[in-house]
Amino acid sequence: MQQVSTQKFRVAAGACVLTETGRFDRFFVGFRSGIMSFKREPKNMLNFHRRRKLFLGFLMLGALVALTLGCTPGDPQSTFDADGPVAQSQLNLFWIILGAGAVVFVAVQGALIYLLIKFRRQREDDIPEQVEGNHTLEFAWTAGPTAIVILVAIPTIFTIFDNQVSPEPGALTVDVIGHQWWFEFRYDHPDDPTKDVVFAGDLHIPVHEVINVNLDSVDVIHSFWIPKIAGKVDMVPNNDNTMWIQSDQTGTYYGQCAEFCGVQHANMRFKVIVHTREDFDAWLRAEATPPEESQDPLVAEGKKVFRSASAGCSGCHATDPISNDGVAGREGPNLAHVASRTNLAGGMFDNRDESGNVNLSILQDNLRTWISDPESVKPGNTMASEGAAYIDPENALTEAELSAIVAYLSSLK
Ligand code: HEC
Ligand SMILES: [Cu+2]
Repeated sequence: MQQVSTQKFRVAAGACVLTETGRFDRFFVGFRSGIMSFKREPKNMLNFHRRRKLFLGFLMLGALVALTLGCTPGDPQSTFDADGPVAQSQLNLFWIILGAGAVVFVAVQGALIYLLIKFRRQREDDIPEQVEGNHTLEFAWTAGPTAIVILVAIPTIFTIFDNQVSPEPGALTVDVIGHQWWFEFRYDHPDDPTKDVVFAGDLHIPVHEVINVNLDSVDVIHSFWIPKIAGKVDMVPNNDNTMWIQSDQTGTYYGQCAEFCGVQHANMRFKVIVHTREDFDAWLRAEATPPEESQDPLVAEGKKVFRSASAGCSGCHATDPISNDGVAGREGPNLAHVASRTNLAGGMFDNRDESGNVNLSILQDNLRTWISDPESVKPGNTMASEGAAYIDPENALTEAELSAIVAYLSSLK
């Protein structure tokens, strides 16, 4: 090693001396371009290497700090702040595997350092003792890693089965359907189980209860992930994956798609709102009830525009919260209770104020921004690329129509 680098250094130094004469300048530009700057003094060249190493060192240190900062449990999507038995079992498994990895790392690096120091060459003609066929050693380095693999495999297999098989198959079940790029949630109707209550964007669940989740997709493969509550499970078209989740704390959590599913994959997010059982029942009943009709003339006008062929909204969006059980979702999110959503368009908009509640004027601003130009908010979405109001300039919404639609949708509480 050392010899090679001295040789390199000699070649480079010689080359630089030649360049100083100016005669080999042209030749040299081609020869050494891209490797290092060519008109350096040998001494500077050394500094250059050293500086580059230092720079790389700092870069790696910076990356490490940035990566570990993502691990702070206070972060809204940190898996180190597990809530509920599923996330906790996965976090425990993580620690077991990390621990096993740490033991291996320390043992291997410790042995390496020890051997480097103990057996380093003392004299030029030093030849170490030649060892061949040491059975004890061979047995040890076969048995050691096997034991570690078994030690890691046992808790891994148990955790996988525990996470996959619901402890309460009869518990509340939610169908989660992935769309490019938003999440649809379907609950059994509280009075009529052959019907579904359809919602989007926010997953509402009761606290301290097992929730069974059926995962499906209408287009490409998505993945369902609530970092603090449960690890990822894929949502594959025509292949029913299932999982169960449980949260032991009321409040709001963040979830997102974890499988690249197109240009707006990063904007396919949702919230999880964990209620007490009473609040959840009240919420589900409210969702199952069509919203009250407002008498405001602007709202009535908005409803008319919404249903018109030129605007085309109702072709993709249902405004009835009830659907037949198992029917694939419509093209766009169900808007029956859109005014009660904490977020719109896969988390592009947050409708809440500092108090954490949906704020009417924020909601209206968001609706206006989205409906006036969905393409600029979320490039590539089907509402902009297929909606009648957006593909044909003749159908473009007027300012008055836009205001009416915003009034109508924000009345759908
Ligand atoms: C071709 C189908 C289509 C048409 C037509 C359409 N939309 Fe949409 N709409 C969508 C899709 C798909 C989304 C979700 C986009 C995303 O988040 O990626 C969406 C999202 C929305 C949302 C946000 C809902 C939420 O919970 O995230 C609103 C509000 C909305 N559309 C209103 C309208 C209005 C008003 C019209 C008529 C001017 C309209 N849409 C026409 C497909 C459509
Ligand atoms: Cu996705």
